[in-house]
Amino acid sequence: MEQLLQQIKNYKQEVAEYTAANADAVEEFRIKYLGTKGIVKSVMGEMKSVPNESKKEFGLILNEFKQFVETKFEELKNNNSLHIAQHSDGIDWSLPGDDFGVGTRHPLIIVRNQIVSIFKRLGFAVAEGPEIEDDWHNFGSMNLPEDHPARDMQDTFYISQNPSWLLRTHTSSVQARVMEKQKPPIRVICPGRVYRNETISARAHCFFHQVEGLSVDEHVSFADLKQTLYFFVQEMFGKDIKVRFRPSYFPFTEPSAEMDISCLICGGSGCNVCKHTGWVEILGSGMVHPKVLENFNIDSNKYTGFAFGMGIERVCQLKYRVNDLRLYSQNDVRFLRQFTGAV
Ligand code: 2NM
Repeated sequence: MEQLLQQIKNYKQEVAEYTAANADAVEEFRIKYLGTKGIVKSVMGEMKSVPNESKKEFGLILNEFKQFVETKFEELKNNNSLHIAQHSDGIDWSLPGDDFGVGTRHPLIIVRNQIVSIFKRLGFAVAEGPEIEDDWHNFGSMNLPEDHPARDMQDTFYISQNPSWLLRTHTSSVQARVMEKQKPPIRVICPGRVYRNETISARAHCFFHQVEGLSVDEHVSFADLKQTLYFFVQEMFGKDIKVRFRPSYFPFTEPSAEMDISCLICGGSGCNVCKHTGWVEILGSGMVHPKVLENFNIDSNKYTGFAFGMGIERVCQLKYRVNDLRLYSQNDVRFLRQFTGAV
């Protein structure tokens, strides 16, 4: 009994004098005194060897000891987070670290995701394919004759070790691969990077990004094309947007049309973005040429299709008013950081 009381006294002395230089030392204290195999527990265990008539008195002493240790523990914890200087290296390792940003999405990715999600809602699947292609998937199957100017060395990057390979000039090559493998009904969109041999300037770059779409089934009409694209621009730019189609020419579609939207900047009254016409070009489209369908053994008497293609940079330019294409690939954080909060 006497011995036990002396021991508690010694422990109290020890606890009172305990200092913790860092969070580890505080934790050490907790384990030593308050842990499941700690001193407080073990002293409490001595209760059973105390004679019954002393239990009440002894219980009070033990409780007081326990409280004393707990108070000291709280004190150590508080001091430790307040007094940086107590650390041997002068650094308070318990402070939260510096925030480092997780970055922002690239504007082209933001816009690509928006385009893709609109077409997904219309039942289009997403297809991707290689950036290095062969002549057949990029040109031949797309009804571009051998002497078509688009195949020219000036426009196309051919792989120097093997010129039967090239960097795809459009993502139609992906649609070619889809038609090769899949029978109608086909409804896909193909987002991706494409390459053209151009001198880099504010208005041109040697690579850019596209989303092309393809829908092939029985009874697919030009009206389907118009409604699909009209729905797309309304979702993308708002319900007030107006569209117009102009006849155009692409080797892989017949008939072909380019679509303009009413100028977002001036609302149609005329500005330098729409060159005072009130309209800006947004995409090319058309009914898939029967020859293209036949190239993939799709019966052009039974099936028809529409297709379209747009530049993501172009859509992004209209949405965010970016006037220099080079900004998209320079990775200047002052540019990139302006596109926060978007999905
Ligand atoms: C465009 C314009 C018009 C197009 C055609 C095809 C395919 F694979 F069906 F032949 N894919 N994309 C197409 C049609 C692309 O881009 C301005």
